[in-house]
Amino acid sequence: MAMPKENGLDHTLEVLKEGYHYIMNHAEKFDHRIFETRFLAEKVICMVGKEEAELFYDNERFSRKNAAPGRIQKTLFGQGGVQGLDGQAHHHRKSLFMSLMTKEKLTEMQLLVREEWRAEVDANQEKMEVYDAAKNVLTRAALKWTGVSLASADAEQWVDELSDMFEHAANVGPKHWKARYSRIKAQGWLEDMVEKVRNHELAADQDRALYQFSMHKDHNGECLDKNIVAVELLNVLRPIVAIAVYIDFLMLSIHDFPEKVAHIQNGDARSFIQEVRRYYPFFPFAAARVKQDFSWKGYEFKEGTLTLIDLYGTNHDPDIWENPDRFEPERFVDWKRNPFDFIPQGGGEFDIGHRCAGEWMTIDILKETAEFFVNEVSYSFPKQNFAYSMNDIPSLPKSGVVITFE
Ligand code: HEM
Ligand code: MYR
Repeated sequence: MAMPKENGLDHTLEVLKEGYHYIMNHAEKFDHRIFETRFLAEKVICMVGKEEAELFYDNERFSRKNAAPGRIQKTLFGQGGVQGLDGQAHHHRKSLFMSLMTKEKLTEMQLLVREEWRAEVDANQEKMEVYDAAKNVLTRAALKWTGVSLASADAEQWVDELSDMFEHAANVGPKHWKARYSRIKAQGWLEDMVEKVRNHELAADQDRALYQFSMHKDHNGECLDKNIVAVELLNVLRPIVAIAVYIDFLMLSIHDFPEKVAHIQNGDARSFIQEVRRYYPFFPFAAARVKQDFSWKGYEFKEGTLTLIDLYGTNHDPDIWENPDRFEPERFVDWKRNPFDFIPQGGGEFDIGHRCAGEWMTIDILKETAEFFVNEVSYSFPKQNFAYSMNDIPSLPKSGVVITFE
């Protein structure tokens, strides 16, 4: 069976215009969960849904080599990092990330975040823009947690560079170039540190990412190029700061759905947080390439074809979620985990697949932050523009969410 096809040479502009709704809108129009389109003249298969996610995360059928567009590698991901690896090389590199995610280390991160929120709120006597504050809090916590703060104490120096990489990843023009420049700068700082750690000029904490990554041997037993170590350290530092986007949406949901805040007050912040990650837009889709020709449910997949799975769309798929457009943390109270239906940070498995290495940490940081803002501080929301666009990637409430302390 032929896939329905979007005619015309290039639909990039529509993606920019329709943003998070692009794949769902077109899947609905064709009444197919799989269709073909073209971005910058390249044929692209788009998919949405649970079975489609299961297919996408089948390592026998899809590969990550050269899957992310070059401009995304030069900004968001970096070149030569874990996102673009396959098979044994991927499994080995991924274990480096997953080895950091122990219960003990995750608890330490929660404590760091709580401490940094207290300091941030103390420094903002009257009012605070939550998005910027969250970026500062998370940058300081990330530098400490990775051990990078020992080599570079100044968090202010890092926050803009780390933010540019995810804030402008989907932009074209000057913002794209700014993001590229910020990556080059941050990689340079980290490469110097890696060299110093290796030469014992810098006494790094051996339990932390800076040391662990600097000393890591790849699956062939060789040390990583310092440039790759820098890319992978940024794959920890950058996304920790990006949790600020979810924190901003968390605060928006506290404002918009006050009747649901009881979940947090009554010790079930987890269900609330899961609904924040399901409901609001953030990472739009994941990308891979067809490994070799195959057919699935009658659709033909040709070797090398770029394929996207819609993460936002799957989290709003009415076949999976009852009333997907309502904010209902209750849906997560007795939720049965499935690796393919709730995929804000990717699907499948952590170790052998590309599911986000930082998903547990993201949940823990959001839980800690939700409890802090519900149980520890008193504030109100002044009049402001809370609207957020479904076309900006990533999207944020226009005001950044401002609160005034009582
Ligand atoms: C991969 C989202 C936070 C580290 C991913 C993927 C997504 C994602 C969608 C790709 C899944 C795929 O390709 O199939 C997010 C979002 C976050 C977040 C929305 C919230 C801010 C984090 C954090 C860390 C992290 C806090 C580290 C501490 C990684 C790494 C990968 C990854 C290393 C690559 C995994 C691989 O290729 O095997 N993330 N992430 N992320 N994430 Fe996250
Ligand atoms: C991270 O920094 O890795 C986590 C959050 C970043 C979200 C940025 C959204 C832009 C995504 C562009 C699409 C990439 C598809 C391959």
